[in-house]
Amino acid sequence: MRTVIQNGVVHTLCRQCDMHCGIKVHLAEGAIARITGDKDHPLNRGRICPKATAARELVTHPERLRHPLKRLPDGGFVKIEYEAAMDEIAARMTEIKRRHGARSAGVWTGEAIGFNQQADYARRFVHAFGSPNYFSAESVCFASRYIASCLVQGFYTQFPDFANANLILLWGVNPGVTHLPYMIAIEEAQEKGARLIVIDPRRSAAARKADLHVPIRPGTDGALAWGLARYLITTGNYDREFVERYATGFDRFKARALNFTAKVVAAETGVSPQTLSQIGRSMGRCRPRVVNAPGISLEHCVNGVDNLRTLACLSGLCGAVDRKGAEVWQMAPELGKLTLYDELPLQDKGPIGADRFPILYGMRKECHSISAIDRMMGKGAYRLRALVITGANPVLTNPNAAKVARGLSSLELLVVRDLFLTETAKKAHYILPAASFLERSELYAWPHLQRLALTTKVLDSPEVTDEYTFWHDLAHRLGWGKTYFPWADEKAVNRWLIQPTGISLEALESRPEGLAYGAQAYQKYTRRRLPTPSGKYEFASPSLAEAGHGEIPAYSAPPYMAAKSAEYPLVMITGARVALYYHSRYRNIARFRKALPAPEVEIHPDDARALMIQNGQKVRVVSSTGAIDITARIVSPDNILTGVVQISHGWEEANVNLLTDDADVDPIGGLPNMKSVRVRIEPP
Ligand SMILES: Nc1nc2c(c(=O)[nH]1)N[C@H]1C(S)=C(S)[C@@H](COP(=O)(O)OP(=O)(O)OC[C@H]3O[C@@H](n4cnc5c(=O)[nH]c(N)nc54)[C@H](O)[C@@H]3O)O[C@H]1N2
Ligand SMILES: Nc1nc2c(c(=O)[nH]1)N[C@H]1C(S)=C(S)[C@@H](COP(=O)(O)OP(=O)(O)OC[C@H]3O[C@@H](n4cnc5c(=O)[nH]c(N)nc54)[C@H](O)[C@@H]3O)O[C@H]1N2
Ligand code: SF4
Ligand SMILES: [Mo]
Repeated sequence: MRTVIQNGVVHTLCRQCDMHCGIKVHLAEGAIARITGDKDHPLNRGRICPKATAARELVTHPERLRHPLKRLPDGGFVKIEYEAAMDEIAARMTEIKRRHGARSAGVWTGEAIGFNQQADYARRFVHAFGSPNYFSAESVCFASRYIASCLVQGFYTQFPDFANANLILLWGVNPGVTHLPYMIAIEEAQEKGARLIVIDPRRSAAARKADLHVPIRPGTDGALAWGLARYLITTGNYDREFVERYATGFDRFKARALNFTAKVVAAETGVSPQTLSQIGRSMGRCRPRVVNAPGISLEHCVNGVDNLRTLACLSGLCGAVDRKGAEVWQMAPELGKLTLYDELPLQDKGPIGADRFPILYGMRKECHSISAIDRMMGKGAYRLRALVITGANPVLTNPNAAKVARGLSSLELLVVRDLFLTETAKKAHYILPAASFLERSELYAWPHLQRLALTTKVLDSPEVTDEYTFWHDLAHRLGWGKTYFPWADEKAVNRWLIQPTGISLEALESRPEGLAYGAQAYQKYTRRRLPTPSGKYEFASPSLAEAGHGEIPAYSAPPYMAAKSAEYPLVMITGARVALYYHSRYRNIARFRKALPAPEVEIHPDDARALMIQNGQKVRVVSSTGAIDITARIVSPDNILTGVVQISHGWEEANVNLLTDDADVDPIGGLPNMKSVRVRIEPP
């Protein structure tokens, strides 16, 4: 591992989450001395979260994979040279394709490389191979938010204009922990007098900073959104001009909204009629500068897409659409297109999960990762036999973890690219050491800033391969590299990608904080059609009705509310994020481990008393899917609703996904229920 310069400071971006904060990597005598925030970066203005500082320990970690490994028949691993490993992988893929067809192979990208260019290499590769089977962490994250927003308004706002909002509602979002730049923008708005309302069954860090914390029963946000819609409609305090001129389906939406009286909403959500009117009044007063920001929690419910559609419609009633201080229809830069969905459409090859979730496939062009596990085990139309996973650890992150592990073990070929020997990597036939974000260079755009940037490769580590090189090398061995991966390296591909923008690579290299590629305009829907099927804001979606779903979003109570269970009387939220860990990552950073050494189940003191549980005691948490043993942490009474418990995910020692159920999914988006899981607690 060599640093690009011996001594000095390299400005680049942190890519340990998708925010891409500006950082400065301080190099001393060919090693990373420390990492600090870049004060001149408009996104984070010098602030960074603990994970950014840990990048130094992460990339130089003694446990880091530095050599390709091959699994032996007895289950052990031996070192293998990169070239030999790639030859063998190519030969096995060719053989599987010859015997069973290209679609019996797939690729799977995770959060570590997701969303952008790195994921698009994988999409390009699998299509060029002839298979439609691209999976990602997005089918357990984000897809529902995207689908719901696009169904209603035709676009998804990655970064709403928090800084200029007058009212910000965080629906199960905890941005101080999960998206630092959001919090920076929210604090800016608060300084200007904006009101912050946090809707969360737990008193999160965000809730502590809010003007109003609204504890809500898990999975019932849709009912509150409907109640607020009714409030705005019946008080006449909504944006009539927007609704009349630019929207469709309002009358039918209104008819359903009228059912959600404050009493109905209170019975469902636990939110009092007084609180509902208080929120409604704020919305009416602050519109259109209102941001309704939903987090992952609203997706991890079996009624996720429809709840999120209702929430989007609520923003429509506020006229908070493509406006300053609201959601904005942000334009991405025009980059060269890596994906091959136009040139090589493979929809007729039966993408896995597209039969169950055609909207997910249609809108996201991706397969359903949960369905992939069944296909690995021979269920469904055809078997998935070969898989390349990069930047993901599904054994810890996908629902029904025991089944995920069995599924991966059934594959004829599993290749895993990672920095560490994860639980997922241990199932692989070949493990390839991957480049970290400091060992590659990639393009990134912040549409809300209308800026495009290039990250700097700070370390040169010959023992690891970057994502581009890996797909390039495999494609060339499979015989079609020249056609589909013609660029010699990532620098060449970066140059090709930015060509349509007219910005040169050299210009980007000299401006680590990025360069403007456009200017933000508002209310574009007054000048052109919104990108929905009708061209209008859709309170009702005829296209969704055609696909067999409700034209108007429906509210359905989460199953634990609809039918109480004597066997599983508690409802479990999983995966509330903590600042030091990122899904399954960073448990091997010694100082983080010291600060937060073990997984815990958060429990209300009344529930603990009823179960005779002491703080710090080991308990067993049981669901209909599985059981884990874990330490109980009794939180203060206002920190969590009674009857609700919480366990964060990503721990090998108590994998909460042994309790989540892969059959419990949203009917439109296919996302799993990870936030209102029925459980009981008993002695271990
Ligand atoms: N440090 C850190 N940051 C991360 C991540 C990480 O693992 N660690 N993961 C990243 C990823 S991929 C994602 S998707 C984001 C997620 O980011 P967020 O959406 O902010 O996610 P969480 O922190 O899980 O959840 C926020 C809150 O939702 C509450 N909640 C649970 N169920 C419900 C419900 O039914 N309704 C409501 N209103 N609230 C509910 C929880 O109590 C929790 O306090 O974070 C990203 N950032
Ligand atoms: N129960 C429960 N489960 C959940 C959630 C929840 O709230 N509750 N949240 C879900 C959500 S929102 C998401 S997004 C998923 C995330 O699911 P995953 O993407 O599977 O999660 P990570 O643990 O972040 O896995 C990333 C892996 O990539 C490796 N890695 C790090 N950097 C690099 C790199 O530069 N290149 C490569 N090739 N590998 C790298 C890491 O070591 C790690 O093993 O988890 C989901 N799982
Ligand atoms: S929020 Fe933290 S992990 Fe994410 S980019 Fe910023 S500094 Fe890195
Ligand atoms: Mo996520």
